Amino acid sequence: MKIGIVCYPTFGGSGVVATELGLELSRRGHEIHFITYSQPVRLELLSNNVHFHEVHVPEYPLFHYQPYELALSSKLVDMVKMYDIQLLHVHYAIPHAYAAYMAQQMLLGDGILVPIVTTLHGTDITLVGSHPFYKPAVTFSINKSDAVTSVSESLRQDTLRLFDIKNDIHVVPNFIDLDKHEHNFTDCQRGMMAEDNERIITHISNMREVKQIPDVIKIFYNIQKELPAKLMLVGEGPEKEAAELLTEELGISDKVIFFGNSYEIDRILCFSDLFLLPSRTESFGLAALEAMASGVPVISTNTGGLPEVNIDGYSGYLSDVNAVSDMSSNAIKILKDMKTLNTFKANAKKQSKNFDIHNIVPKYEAIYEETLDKFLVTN
Ligand code: GMT
Repeated sequence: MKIGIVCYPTFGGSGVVATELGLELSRRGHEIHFITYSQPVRLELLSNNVHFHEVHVPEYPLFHYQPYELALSSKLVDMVKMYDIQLLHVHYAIPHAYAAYMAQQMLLGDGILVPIVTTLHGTDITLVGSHPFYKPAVTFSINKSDAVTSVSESLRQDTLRLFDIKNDIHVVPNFIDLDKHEHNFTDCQRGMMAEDNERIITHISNMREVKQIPDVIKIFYNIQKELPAKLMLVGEGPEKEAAELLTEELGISDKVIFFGNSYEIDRILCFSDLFLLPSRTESFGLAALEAMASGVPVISTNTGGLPEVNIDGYSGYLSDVNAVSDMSSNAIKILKDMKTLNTFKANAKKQSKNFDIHNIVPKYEAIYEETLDKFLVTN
């Protein structure tokens, strides 16, 4: 099938999922066209069945806001016509589902039929999409999609609670390519990061408020009072500066390493002992799944889709949002001796296998086929 994929090309989870999905679909023989404003970060290799088409939004002084949706829908029309794309899969409702619907209507005028599959990722529903400024447009574009998927059962429930949705929502969880997380490193150079007796604690995110970065630091502060430890903070975002100040205030700057955005996530996870994800809301928690696939147990909140990913007392522990002291004592419970730590590491790895890319991507393929058949019959 020829599939157009629209996503955010950044380090965010929805872009990562869209990119990994496109790459796996291409390995399964589909022709994939990524259509977005820059090359997705995890899209390293283009090939004869993986294409990237850049959406340009020319600056025009009259516009206070440059009209990205308009440029995207025009680009979608052109690419569908040029490459005979059969289906558009858009990741993140805002504004992608909206732009895709406009493109679909324009194409219909030329007698070209292209169904839209929309995948809801989380903040497009729970934080941004349900804001009164966007809600009517988001409701409209979800209802106009030919198929809708969400990355967890929790997000499906949130969507039905927050919006007046007429469509079925299929749950297709995020996935992981386990082969990529089988460490190829004979030595991931742990010694460059910490002493042998130190535990390595890691957090990876785009450092937005929802990730509760101060809680990450406070949990680590409590851990390092009990055990020798280092904290690796990976990612860039609006909360980073405050995080740097907090580590200074707490007198732990020498134990915290800020990596910024990194292309070496696999190596960082390879030397990590514990992953922290104390988010206020999290529709799935792809970062936690990536950690688990590398054999790193997870201390997380029990919000949103996290209980569908991290199993309390098995692959890690779950606590209420803001329960810093509970999360700290759970972390120490895991880290206190090598035997317990190794059990949790093995469990985390086992749990991640429930999200194997080879089992999840066929679910998307089935949705594409069913949607295309239904769309062609009814239009
Ligand atoms: O969490 C982020 O900051 C990024 C965001 C995104 O849209 O890129 O992630 C959302 O989608 C991911 C992929 O489906 C999920 O794993 C994340 O849990 C979800 N984030 C939130 O719900 C806060």
